[in-house]
Amino acid sequence: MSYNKKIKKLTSGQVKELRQAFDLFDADGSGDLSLIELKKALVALGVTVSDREARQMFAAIDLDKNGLIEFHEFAEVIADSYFKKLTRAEIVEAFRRFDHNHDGYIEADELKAILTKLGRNYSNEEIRRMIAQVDEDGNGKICIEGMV
Ligand SMILES: [Ca+2]
Ligand SMILES: [Ca+2]
Ligand SMILES: [Ca+2]
Repeated sequence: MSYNKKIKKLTSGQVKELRQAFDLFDADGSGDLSLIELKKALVALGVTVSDREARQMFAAIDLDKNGLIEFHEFAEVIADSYFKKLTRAEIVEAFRRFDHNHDGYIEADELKAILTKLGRNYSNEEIRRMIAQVDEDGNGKICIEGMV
């Protein structure tokens, strides 16, 4: 099995994006993903899977079957769906899942709830800065329209 084939086809920006997602899921910072971390990531993304499904998904990504998902495995398996061009409807649907009070915005506390589910604790200041990066109209919340 040849690894890193797909990584070579990605731009450095895409690799960086995948790396950021990977690091976010890697809650203990060990440099690889355990089954527990994968499950947490799925829960945080609003994906409901049974234990069995989570294990199957894990096995499908863990190409060398060493019980851990390394970054190159993650990139190899995830890249295609990650960079698939999403339709507007798909983006809006994903966004809605995080918009708990359904007001069309992701507020700081909603973003914090997602990250907490991923096992990450960010300060309010860090959350504010993350939002500021994508917050075009400067109202302190992420707008659905701004994302699509
Ligand atoms: Ca880990
Ligand atoms: Ca592995
Ligand atoms: Ca909201």
